[in-house]
Amino acid sequence: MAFHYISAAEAASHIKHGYNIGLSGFTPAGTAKAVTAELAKIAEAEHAAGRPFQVGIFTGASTGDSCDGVLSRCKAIRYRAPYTTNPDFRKAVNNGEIAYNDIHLSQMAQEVRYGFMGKVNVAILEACEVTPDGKVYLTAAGGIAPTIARLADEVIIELNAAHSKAAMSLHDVYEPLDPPYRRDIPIYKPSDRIGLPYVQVDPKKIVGIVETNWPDEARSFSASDPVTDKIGQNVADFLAADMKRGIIPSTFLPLQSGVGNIANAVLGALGRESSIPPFEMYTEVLQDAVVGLIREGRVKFGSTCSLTVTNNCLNGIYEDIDFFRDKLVLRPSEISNSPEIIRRLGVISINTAIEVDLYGNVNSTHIGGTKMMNGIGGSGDFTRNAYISIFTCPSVAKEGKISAIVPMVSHHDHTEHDVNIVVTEQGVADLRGKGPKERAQAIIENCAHPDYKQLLWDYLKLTDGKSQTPHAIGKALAMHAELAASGDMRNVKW
Ligand code: 0RQ
Repeated sequence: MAFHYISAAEAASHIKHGYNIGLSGFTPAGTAKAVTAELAKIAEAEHAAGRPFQVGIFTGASTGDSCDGVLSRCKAIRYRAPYTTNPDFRKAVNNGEIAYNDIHLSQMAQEVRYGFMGKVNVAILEACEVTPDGKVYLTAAGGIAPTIARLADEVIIELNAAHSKAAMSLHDVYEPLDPPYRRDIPIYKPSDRIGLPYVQVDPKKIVGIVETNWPDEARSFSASDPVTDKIGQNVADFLAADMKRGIIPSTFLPLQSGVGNIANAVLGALGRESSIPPFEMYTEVLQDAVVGLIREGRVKFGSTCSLTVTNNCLNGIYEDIDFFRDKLVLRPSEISNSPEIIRRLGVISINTAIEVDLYGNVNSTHIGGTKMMNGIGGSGDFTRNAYISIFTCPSVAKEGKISAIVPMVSHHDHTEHDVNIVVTEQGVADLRGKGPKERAQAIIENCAHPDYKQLLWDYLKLTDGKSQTPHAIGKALAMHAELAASGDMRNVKW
């Protein structure tokens, strides 16, 4: 079948009000850009003409400004799942304009297949190569591309020259069967490849190919600072000590690390820790720090869903593809984040908390209990199934006005049943093998900022001190209420 090349505007005209669109990509890596930017113009014109125009978005994780950003600003998103970091999307969600379904990333593809979210009308896949028989070679991420490509009525390909064809050798595309026919996913080590290097699309469904030259809209990282450096060092010291004690095998175990500045700093510190042997990653996002560690031989292999790296770093990988080809693999998110594989491989998970409570419950998503920050992402997939689950965060936020250690979290993402280790720049609380009252002692002693330690000890004095999980229920969120009232949790009076 011959290719039909179309403009991004023509491609966008296939998308109607009320449609659900499926997008390739995971984080701004590998997602659609040109067609969604044109879709925003259609939405604006329809709104100006007094007609409704909104779509549902199904994707792997974040997209870039040319999707979540423009579509949020012109109020063209009715529903979206899952995770995103876009600030304009965040504003719209917290303004009640979008139904945001913040589900675990491993569940996204299967919930679309199960029909929980309705039909996929149009899928937009970013590719670095496509063949006339419908082999679509993805770019910098796996995401939910195989699922949306199979389920959608129509498929649009953004053939993006900004991605080198070197990306063709990085993917391992595999889609499991659904229950009751699902079998084990046969990955027994991070480097196992079990699928195809491309997504097979029925060529009859490809309505057109849009040629683009649009780099990924990657975020850059802040330079590390003394707080993130100390958190990173604390994690590295903790893991080295656990290995010395024989809890972690001397060959080490695969690591997962979340997204953001802290995660980048943690990986940097792990790379520098000479008592930790070269290790592997089984993760969902691979950031710049890890690419450097692969080059140095400190990371032996990286299995990931996306290359969430700066464009310089991405181009460096493409240029040195002969070096990276056998050291990297990009997988769909339901494989990179598969609970089955995470549990089997013994992955050590490292994610970032917004706040942690005295008993080890973690809030990763909500500010003040009500406002969405980004979303749970894959942190739940990894935390629940990890060999050791670690949460990191600075002990305070906003110049000390907010304590990350609170009596009770204002929103629950990861429960005390799942969280093993809490790390701040103050130190490490090891919650393993402890009852809740012992956990509270460990968290205040090792992780709370000195400005808040006494306040938290005083809170515990308000409780009966005996119950399984002692709380003074009427005061459990008093630090949050104080923040809302005076702007500083330190002013709380018990
Ligand atoms: O605010 O941006 O105004 O400065 O939150 O915090 O310290 O820069 O850390 O970039 O790593 O983000 C949890 C949001 C941390 C992120 C979170 C404010 C703080 C700052 C950012 P500013 P930092 P990071 C991987 C797996 C989701 C789950 C996950 C995240 C801003 O890591 O979204 O890990 N995780 N998924 O000041 C008020 C508090 C605060 C607070 C921090 N208690 N109250 N504001 N901030 N704590 C992702 C994927 O799966 C793809």
